[in-house]
Amino acid sequence: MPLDRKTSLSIFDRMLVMRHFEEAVIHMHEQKAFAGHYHIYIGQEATGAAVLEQLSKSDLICTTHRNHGHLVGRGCDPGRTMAEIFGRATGFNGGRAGTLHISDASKGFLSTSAIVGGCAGLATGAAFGIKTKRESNVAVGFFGDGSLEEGLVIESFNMAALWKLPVVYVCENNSAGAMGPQQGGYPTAITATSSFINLPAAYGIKCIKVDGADMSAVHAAARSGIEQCRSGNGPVFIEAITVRWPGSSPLWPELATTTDLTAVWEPSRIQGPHADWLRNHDPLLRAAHELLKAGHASQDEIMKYDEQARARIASAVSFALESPLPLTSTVADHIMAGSAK
Ligand SMILES: Cc1ncc(C[n+]2csc(CCOP(=O)(O)OP(=O)(O)O)c2C)c(N)n1
Repeated sequence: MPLDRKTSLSIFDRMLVMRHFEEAVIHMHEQKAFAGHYHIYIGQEATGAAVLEQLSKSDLICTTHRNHGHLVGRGCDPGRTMAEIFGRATGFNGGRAGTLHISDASKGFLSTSAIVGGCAGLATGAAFGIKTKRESNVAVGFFGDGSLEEGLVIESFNMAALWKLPVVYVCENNSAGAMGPQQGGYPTAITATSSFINLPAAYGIKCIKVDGADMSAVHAAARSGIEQCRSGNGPVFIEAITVRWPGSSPLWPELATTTDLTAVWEPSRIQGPHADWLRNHDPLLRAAHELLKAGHASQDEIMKYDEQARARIASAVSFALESPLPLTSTVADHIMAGSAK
């Protein structure tokens, strides 16, 4: 079913915030605003935004090292998210978590686990808690295809299926087209199965495979998955296929060009080393194209949404830069349970 205007604009807006946030993270890392490694959500926005669009306030979320998009797409304050990445005291976790462990409990985030596969187990535990308390919420676990190599994930599938837990596993498979380790490329999953959905399907879990760059296909998959969970028949596994953003490789993200939505109606503007990906796989340009085609937004409206998202991220960066570092006297805070202030 095609998306209505309100829903598609809301998903598009979430995607814009995700994209401009990530572009700002790369830029600020180049400016040495923070140290250390980080992972970028560019290219997966349609998946995260379309899933998040349908969650209620009290639903629970666990995510991975590729977490920034899920956080800002859920509506977590981009300023406090950026401040956490910069290690500032105003960050969601007092500057202790950094990029890999940012979490905003007020928006239902139980955790960001940088342990590959970890959040599938956490989401399953959260779903067990929901079921035990007889609540109608769902738990969503976002993870990459690499998680399917972890025994914990397979054990989680078994428990979730045995106990009909309300958990939606969203596997963001960004390895489509990747060379894979056997051809000297990196990274993609190494499993003996040629089809990831065979794994949860073996436990009787409902599986849906979608084009992860297609916001309406992901929206439909997530809606049916969430409905199944809320009606007590969960769990559900969604495999969303995306083509890895070329700036992800090698390890340090490279922003060859910044997103220019006018390229949707002036394709000759697509230039640079990422041109093929932008032309054929960028979910944001595709979403803008679909909004225009469906008559849900004009070029001017699209640019207005874009400007607003850019302005929000610019003020998020200023907030983070102006925020203080944690005081050395607080060095022992946030270490032991109950010690957080
Ligand atoms: C248990 C564990 N093993 C290895 C790592 C190192 N590691 C960090 S990210 C990553 C690749 C994860 O791939 P995938 O889950 O497909 O996510 P992607 O980064 O491709 O989105 C690995 C192996 C880790 N963090 N945890």
